[in-house]
Amino acid sequence: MAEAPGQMDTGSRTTRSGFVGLAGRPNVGKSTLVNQIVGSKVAIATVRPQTTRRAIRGVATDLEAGTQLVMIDLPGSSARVMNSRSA
Ligand SMILES: Nc1nc2c(ncn2[C@@H]2O[C@H](COP(=O)(O)OP(=O)(O)OP(=O)(O)O)[C@@H](O)[C@H]2O)c(=O)[nH]1
Ligand SMILES: [Mg+2]
Repeated sequence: MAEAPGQMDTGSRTTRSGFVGLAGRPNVGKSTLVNQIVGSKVAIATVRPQTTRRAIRGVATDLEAGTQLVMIDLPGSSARVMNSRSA
């Protein structure tokens, strides 16, 4: 049977994986959310805006569910930068 992207039939059961990128303004809690979902401190979260300087990846694995999420914490972008990117 054909497998969807991010889906794998390991014989006994189907597993799933995917990527989640977190983009947004500085200091809104992106790194905090990534750390919560991954379950360990993979990204520095502080009161200082623009703490994250480059993309940080963390993997959240749920063995029972057979799922893996690659969380990508991105540097904060100002509204002006985000608007110019979408233009
Ligand atoms: N009140 C409140 N504060 C939060 C929440 N999530 C994170 N914070 C706080 O907000 C501040 C910034 O959190 P970060 O996770 O570093 O924010 P960020 O979006 O990654 O920031 P940049 O890397 O600068 O873009 C920290 O002081 C956190 O403790 C929340 O849900 N509620
Ligand atoms: Mg951050």
